[in-house]
Amino acid sequence: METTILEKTTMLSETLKKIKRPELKDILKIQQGIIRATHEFMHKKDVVQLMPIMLSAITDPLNHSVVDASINYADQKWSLTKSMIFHKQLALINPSLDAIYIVSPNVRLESKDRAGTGRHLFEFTQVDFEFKRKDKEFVMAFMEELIAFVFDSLNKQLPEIIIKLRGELLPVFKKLITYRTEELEAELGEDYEFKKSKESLEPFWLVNHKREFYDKEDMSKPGTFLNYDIIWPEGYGEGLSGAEREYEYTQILKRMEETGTNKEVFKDYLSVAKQEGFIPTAGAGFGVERMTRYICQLKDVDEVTVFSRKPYSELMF
Ligand code: ASN
Repeated sequence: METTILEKTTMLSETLKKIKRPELKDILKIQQGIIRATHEFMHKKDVVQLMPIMLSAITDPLNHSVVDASINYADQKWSLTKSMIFHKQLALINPSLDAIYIVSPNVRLESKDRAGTGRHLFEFTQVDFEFKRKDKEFVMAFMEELIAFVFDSLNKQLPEIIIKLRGELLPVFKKLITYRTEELEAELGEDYEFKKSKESLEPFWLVNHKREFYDKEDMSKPGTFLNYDIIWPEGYGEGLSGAEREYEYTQILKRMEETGTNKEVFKDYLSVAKQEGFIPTAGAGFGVERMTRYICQLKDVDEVTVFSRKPYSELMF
């Protein structure tokens, strides 16, 4: 359907209204504070920064379907990066790298039904990190320390803004409670993640999700997985996901079959697994805009961005 001149004028004025919002600077200062404290924390912990890539021969298959975002270039198909999960595993083949992170733009062309969730953008940034020969417990403790460090830095550096937005300084959480997906589902039913988020006042871990092939199966309890998400409280929902990774060729193949992953797409990745061998790693990634949204207590994650990236947004630019 074609856009009428009147609709176009309304879209433009709504777009300009979003750009001119008086609260925008405070939100951006908080987001900048998150990134700045994260860099400082990673530096302190000797986690090495890689630059992001935007086009990849293979990218995250994700656990839900999105509209394809790919181009042809030099006789090859290149996908816009959905996450750098495989590049984290590949980079850690380098013997001198043990811990890496990336401030990584991700493009996920979400379907229209995700426009109203308040949590989805079709383009966002995640801080993605991965450690060689570390496990779930290590990454969970690392992330808890990172959140405490970032929140404490924001309280120290931007107290007036935090108080203006939240009425008080940020709580500094220590150890977060852990729930298992199957237990919450039994207690709360299908929508357990959102329900638990809504009734909680503190962020919590949710472990054992059934999802992409690269999250490691717990061989002491086959059919369960060594993955972990952070769920922001008060209904803000998922803010981080991560896992120990499958690294053995036969197990990767088995998990690809179980998850219905197209092996042809991943043939070069599989060759590396077979010939070179991946190293055991564990990691995670947190959504920068989602953390900003939680800290600023915003209704929709799209309020964090200058330019609307809500799925099927009608705003311009
Ligand atoms: N960054 C996530 C991870 O490390 C993957 C994702 O974004 N889907 O597990």
